[in-house]
Amino acid sequence: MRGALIGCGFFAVNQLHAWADIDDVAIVALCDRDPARLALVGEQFGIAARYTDAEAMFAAQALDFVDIATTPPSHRYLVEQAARHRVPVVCQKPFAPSMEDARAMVDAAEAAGIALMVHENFRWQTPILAVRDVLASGSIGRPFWGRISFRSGYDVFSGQPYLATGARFIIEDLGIHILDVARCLLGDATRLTARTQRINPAIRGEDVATMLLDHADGAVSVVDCSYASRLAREPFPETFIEIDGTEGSLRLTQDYRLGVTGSDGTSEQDVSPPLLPWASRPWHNIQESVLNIQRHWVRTLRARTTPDTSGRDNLKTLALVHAAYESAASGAAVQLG
Ligand code: NAD
Ligand code: 89V
Repeated sequence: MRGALIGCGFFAVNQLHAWADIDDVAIVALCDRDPARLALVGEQFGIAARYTDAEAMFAAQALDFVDIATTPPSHRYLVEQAARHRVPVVCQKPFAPSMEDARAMVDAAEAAGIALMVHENFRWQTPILAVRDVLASGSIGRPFWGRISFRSGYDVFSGQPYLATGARFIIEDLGIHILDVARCLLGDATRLTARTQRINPAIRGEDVATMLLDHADGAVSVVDCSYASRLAREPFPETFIEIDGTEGSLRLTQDYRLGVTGSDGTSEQDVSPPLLPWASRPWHNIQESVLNIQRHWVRTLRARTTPDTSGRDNLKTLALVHAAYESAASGAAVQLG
């Protein structure tokens, strides 16, 4: 499979390492409007076909897919361009700055008959896959309550300076992953209430968010995120999960420990992600999920099936993000359609 990648920035390097790990896939062309970034990443991965303009790349290259790793303002333009060229597309999260853009991107891909997957990778982390397995086994029964929590004091701004300057921060960048995990584990939400806080005076957007979700099948969950939490042992980038079910409970706690209590008693296992050769701590958990989701994309593209985090599926995660900002602004609960 011949792929191309657009946007050779901070995170794209992980995506390029992961593509290199997948058999029969080659990234044959790169695009970035910044010539210095394009040259640096092109040299690092030995990719000679380099473009500063995506249209020129689509015109010159025969591609089986394109991987868009730019920041959100360019996503709609680039996805629509891929659709015009009938090239299946993976697009990084946040899918789009607005619901209107996101719906237009889904419509464009569907009209062109191409696959569209949002690179929503947290649900593909090894510890979260382990939680999904416990729920699927039925050993804790029907989940009725959950807490999905990401609290940290890690400096994300040094690697991603744009995170400090946007009017919106933690829900749009990080909460989006945690809300997607809540959907993946407990099903779609029907109502959401949120409160936000800005603790770090050096940034523009909110860095703490607390959300309450009603799920369609009656479960209730708390989704909470913080980049302002100074803790005894920094857990970045671990997501902690508590779920109570009718027959038991599970707890994913620090250092990737998963405890499960069911009718057979309590067990605890280490569900740490492997440290891939190109990965580095503490990012290795996220880095491995990049490989997992890209493998999923290749499998679905070959089998002509719909990826789990298709553009259409991701509209529901993005709707939670927008509902959270709406609820935080008004103080009221937001009903989801
Ligand atoms: P970045 O600013 O470091 O890199 C973006 C690159 O895209 C830059 O090199 C820029 O020049 C290029 N670019 C922008 N618009 C372009 C266009 N129209 N044509 C060609 N090139 C263009 O950003 P980043 O930190 O790498 O983040 C990129 C995306 O990845 C964001 O959407 C971010 O939220 C996401 N991200 C995801 C994860 C994850 O775990 N899924 C982690 C970090 C970042
Ligand atoms: O995963 C992400 O989207 C990153 C980070 C973990 C720093 O929030 O931006």
